[in-house]
Amino acid sequence: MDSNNINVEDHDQGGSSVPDQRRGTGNPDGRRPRAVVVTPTYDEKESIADLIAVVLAEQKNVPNFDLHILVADGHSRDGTLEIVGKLAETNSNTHLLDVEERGIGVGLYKGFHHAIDCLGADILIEIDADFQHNPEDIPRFLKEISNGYDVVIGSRFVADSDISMSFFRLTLSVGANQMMRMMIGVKGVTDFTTSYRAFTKEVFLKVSPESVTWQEKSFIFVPVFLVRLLECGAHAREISVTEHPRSRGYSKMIYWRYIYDIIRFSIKSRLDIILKPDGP
Ligand SMILES: Nc1nc2c(ncn2[C@@H]2O[C@H](COP(=O)(O)OP(=O)(O)OP(=O)(O)O)[C@@H](O)[C@H]2O)c(=O)[nH]1
Ligand SMILES: [Mg+2]
Repeated sequence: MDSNNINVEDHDQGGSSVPDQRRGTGNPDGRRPRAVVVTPTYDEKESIADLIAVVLAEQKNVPNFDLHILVADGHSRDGTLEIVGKLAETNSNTHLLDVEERGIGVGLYKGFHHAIDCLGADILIEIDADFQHNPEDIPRFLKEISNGYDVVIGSRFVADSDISMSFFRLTLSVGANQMMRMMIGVKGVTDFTTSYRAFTKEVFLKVSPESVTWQEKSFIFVPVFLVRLLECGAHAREISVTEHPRSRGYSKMIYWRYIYDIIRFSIKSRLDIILKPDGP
């Protein structure tokens, strides 16, 4: 762990050090960059068809990108697989990956690889399937990618964020983020734990698979993966997002396990910094 390698634009600086590189103006072969929205699912039959429709409807607002959606399903038993399979047959921008095992980490990680290896993704967008995140925020993520950022982090804790959360969830999220910021020493990130982000293929491929807890069944993948992206020297910034409580389907979050994993990861990261102060 080398916290000095972490390079996050302070959202209050209003993009004063926007990188020179510009994206979204076409690939060398003339095609528009392909942005694949990867959504992990387990038993999301109530929301998945609507989510796919609303995500793909954003294409009109991002004419410089070729927008696709990939559902990375943990072999749902409620019909999610069948719903997405049917939609994928008739819409060439809708894709399904049956991950065949449980875990949001394995779902997202295999989904990202599939999007790059099989769908030609240049940019990846991570979003929950239950409408807690608003797909209408997608153009703002892609605008910052166009501006040259490698990682764009959706945050519930910056100006203009629109959130409503139960007191328990708010306490859990604020506590987890405070702990990670303090222990890992990352400045400029207010939200490690929400799963709404965009990043480039190039930065994703820099992350070593061994450094990410993608095999663990808990939600710890979400914050750990962001820390690893930032450690690769990614140029990152946060943007405000909308987040509301789940209104369809049921929650898969196991709270005790998540709290335990956040504490364990934060302490381990701190110890790595103390024992290896000059980094790797
Ligand atoms: N592939 C896959 N996706 C999963 C798995 N568990 C959860 N997900 C998806 O991960 C996303 C986040 O899960 P949620 O249950 O909404 O977790 P949460 O948002 O923290 O909890 P709530 O606020 O109660 O909804 C959703 O799109 C889920 O369908 C899994 O085992 N495999
Ligand atoms: Mg949810």
